[in-house]
Amino acid sequence: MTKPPADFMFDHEVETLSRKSLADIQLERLRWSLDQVYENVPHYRKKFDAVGLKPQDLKTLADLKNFPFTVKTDLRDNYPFAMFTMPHIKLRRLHASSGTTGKPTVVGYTKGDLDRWSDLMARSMAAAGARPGDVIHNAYGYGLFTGGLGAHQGAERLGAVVVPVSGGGTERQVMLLKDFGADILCSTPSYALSIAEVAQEMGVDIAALPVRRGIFGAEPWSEEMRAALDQQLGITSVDVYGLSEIMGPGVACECDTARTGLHGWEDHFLFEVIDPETLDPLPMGESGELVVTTLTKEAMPMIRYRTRDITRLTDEPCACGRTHVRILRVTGRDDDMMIIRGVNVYPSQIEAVLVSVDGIAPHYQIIRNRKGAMDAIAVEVELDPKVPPTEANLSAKAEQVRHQIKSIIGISCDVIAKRQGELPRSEGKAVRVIDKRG
Ligand code: DLL
Repeated sequence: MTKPPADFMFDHEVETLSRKSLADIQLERLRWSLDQVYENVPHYRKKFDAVGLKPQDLKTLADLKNFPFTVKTDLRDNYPFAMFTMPHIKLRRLHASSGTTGKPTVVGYTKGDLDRWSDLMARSMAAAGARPGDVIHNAYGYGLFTGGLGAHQGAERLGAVVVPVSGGGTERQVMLLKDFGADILCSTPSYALSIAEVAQEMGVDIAALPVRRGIFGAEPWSEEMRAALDQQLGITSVDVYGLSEIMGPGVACECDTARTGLHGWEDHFLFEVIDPETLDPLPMGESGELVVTTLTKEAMPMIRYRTRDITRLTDEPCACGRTHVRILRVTGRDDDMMIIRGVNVYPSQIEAVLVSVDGIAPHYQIIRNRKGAMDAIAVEVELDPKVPPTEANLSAKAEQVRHQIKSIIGISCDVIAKRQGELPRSEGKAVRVIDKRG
């Protein structure tokens, strides 16, 4: 088999469509999606009727802004299956996301939905630099979480050799990465760090292995964390985004050419950014909450789903030639935002600061508490193994991090430096914030 060219695309024709053609496809598919939900899902019919709108009232893409939003509690209120457009006989799979309290949110797929998801994940992996024939080590968790199976079916669709390891058993992960000569690592960025750390403890030079790409997502991570991962693993790390309510991983993915924003696959999704306070749509380029409408989902279409993820969109041409809009790195969810003495802070901003402090390892946790009536945070960090863990070093490094957070983000907080291994390690989505405010 001849090797595909470096700028290989999974679906060249669709990925490079003109913006006008994409908009035409979107309008036709949007009308179809509105019809599906209005005819088959009482929740949507009630909401559209309440504002006096019928699917036929959508004449242009801009008319979508008149239709109601969908939010996570709508899925909870319709637990488990009332958001589905069709009976179970037509479904082929269910997934669910755990959520912190109460019932999970349940999503369903037809055979066609699974097929399109496989295509989009294959498209994403190819954009990230994976190629047919590559060995793809998949350390996303398998099960109700969409990460494992989503990446798995995408890798197979691409024509790659998938190793379905799932999360955990980190020493075995290192052994398999080495013995099977993996080309691509799929995991959360925080778990990739745990793998790198365990490899080092095992005396395996992970940067010298053939792995050349990391396809990382499912949690917010910073550019600074990317630099740390590239360096520690000797790879090019690429950001992949998605959410169960919309599909799973592969809603958007960076190209390895530019690595400046994730191409959102606009032939299947329509992306908006809104002001989370006023709920007004924001112009291209402005930061706000990402809202996604599915255009081809059969079992569970979503109309104007409020993701709570904060980002910006750009339709500037990309060096890779793909024309689909780019979603800039998701800085965090609006429910993760902390307000510390009037300053809005996301965990990923704290991450960016401490990853760039020499002698500090990239593992951290943020404890939310109160000082008097005010919200406060304490940041727990770990010394890098190359720094001797003496009391003097621990307090000097804590002071250095505290100073950097103050000068870069502008907030005062306590910093506690710990010895290597004292903070919990992630096997999937890292828990970055512990709320002790009571
Ligand atoms: O995390 C799907 C996924 C799996 C994406 C594997 C990428 C890789 P959920 O468990 O439903 O689905 O969580 C979705 O995770 O709304 C974001 O808040 C966050 N998230 C996902 N990808 C990214 C990313 C999967 N690249 C929620 N950057 C989303 C920042 C992300 N946050």
